[in-house]
Order: sequence, then C-alpha cells, then structure tokens
Amino acid sequence: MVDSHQPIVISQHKGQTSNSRDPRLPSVDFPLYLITDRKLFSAHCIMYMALEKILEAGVKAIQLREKDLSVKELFDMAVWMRELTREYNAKLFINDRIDVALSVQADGVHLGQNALPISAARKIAGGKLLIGVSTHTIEEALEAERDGADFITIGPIYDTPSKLQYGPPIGVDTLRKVKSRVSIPVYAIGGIKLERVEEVKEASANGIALISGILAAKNMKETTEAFLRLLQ
Ligand code: 3NM
Repeated sequence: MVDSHQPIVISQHKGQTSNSRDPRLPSVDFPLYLITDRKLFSAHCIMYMALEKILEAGVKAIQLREKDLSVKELFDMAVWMRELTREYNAKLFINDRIDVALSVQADGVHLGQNALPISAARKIAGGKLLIGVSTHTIEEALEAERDGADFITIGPIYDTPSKLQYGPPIGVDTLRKVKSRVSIPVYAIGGIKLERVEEVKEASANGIALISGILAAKNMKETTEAFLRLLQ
C-alpha cells in the first residue's frame, strides 16, 4: 500500500542514495511544474508577462515546451526564459532539446518518449542538467527510472484539451500504481485543475504538471497561488 499522506514536496529521492545521484544536480523540490504553450497567448511578450506574474505568485519550475519552433526561435525564447526564471530563483527545463538546455544553462531537460534516450542525454548533460521524462504507462515509468531519469510525469490522468495528442486518460489508479513501483518523484499531468489536486495528492503524487489549469485561467496569479496553497 502507498502512504496516501506522503508530503507533496520532496527534498530527496526515496531509494536514490547520494552515491547513485550526481551531487552536482539540483534537487527536484518543486510541487508545481508549469509547462508553456505560447499558442494560448496573442504574442510572445504577452506570454512573458503572464509568466512573470506566475513566477511572482511562487512557481519554482517552468518547462519551455514549444515543439513546433525552429531551434533558433526556441533558443531565443529560452534565453528570455532563463533570465526571467533566474530573477525569481525558479528552475527552467527545456523540452527535448538538450543542446538548447545546455546553451542557456537551464536546470534541466524534459524528454518525451520520442526524444533522445535518457542514457544518451545523460552522457551529454552529465551533472549539468536534471532529466525529466514524460511517461504514459507503468512500463514507461519503470523504464525511465531504470534508465536514470531524475523525475517523471505520468499522464494524461484526466481529459486534456488536446486529447488526440496524449491519448485517453489513464486515471488516478495508474498514478497510484506508478507511485507504488518507482522511487523517483512522480508528477501527475493532464487535465489537472484546482478541484482535482486533492485527488492526485491522495494518490501520492509528488507534484503536478500543467498547462491550461493556469495559462487558460482568467486570473493566472490568483490561480497559481490557489494551486500552491493546495499543494502545501
Ligand atoms: N503531456 P493541460 S498531457 C504536455 O500525458 C502534456 O504526457 C501530457 O496540459 C502527458 O494541463 C499534457 O492543459 C498536456 O491538460 C497538459
């Protein structure tokens, strides 16, 4: 049985000894992992302004995930995001592009299932980048842990606005099962809204990852604060 009251903020990975984890890596210590989607905004600068409000509200980890940008455009955005996140002492992750992550001194890279294998990413990034991995099944979660991921997202837990892209929801039961089988931090993703936080906490998630729950909210700052309060 999983302890359903495990604290949502983790400071050290259960099962990972200081010997097995590169001591140069920062800790995975954020309860809320915000993922970008510039298409929700009318212009890049509007997204930066929104992100600044969200950082002001206390978010400590942002993933830049703009899969359809050229590498040059992504790099330009990443430079901005690095400055912004640094100002608020928040971690920056870059989706898939380890080259961009290293070049802007991001804190980590987040690998999708079609990205570079974790072992190859680790070879390149060494102790310079945390490696997060998107998983959708128990098997993928186990594989990610075995291959050396520092943390995973598992989802989609609930229906998401772009259902076709991520497949049908896997539900909190899968989240609970994953939590009982892996030791690295697990973030619930997909359709996470304020009213669902309690349920994913009860399923022992170490945190939540989301896009629209905050970026499509009327008042992003207040909504972020409300999420952070629930995650305490
Ligand atoms: N990855 P929202 S679901 C980026 O299941 C992403 O791996 C998913 O958006 C996965 O918070 C998802 O708006 C979309 O549902 C998350």
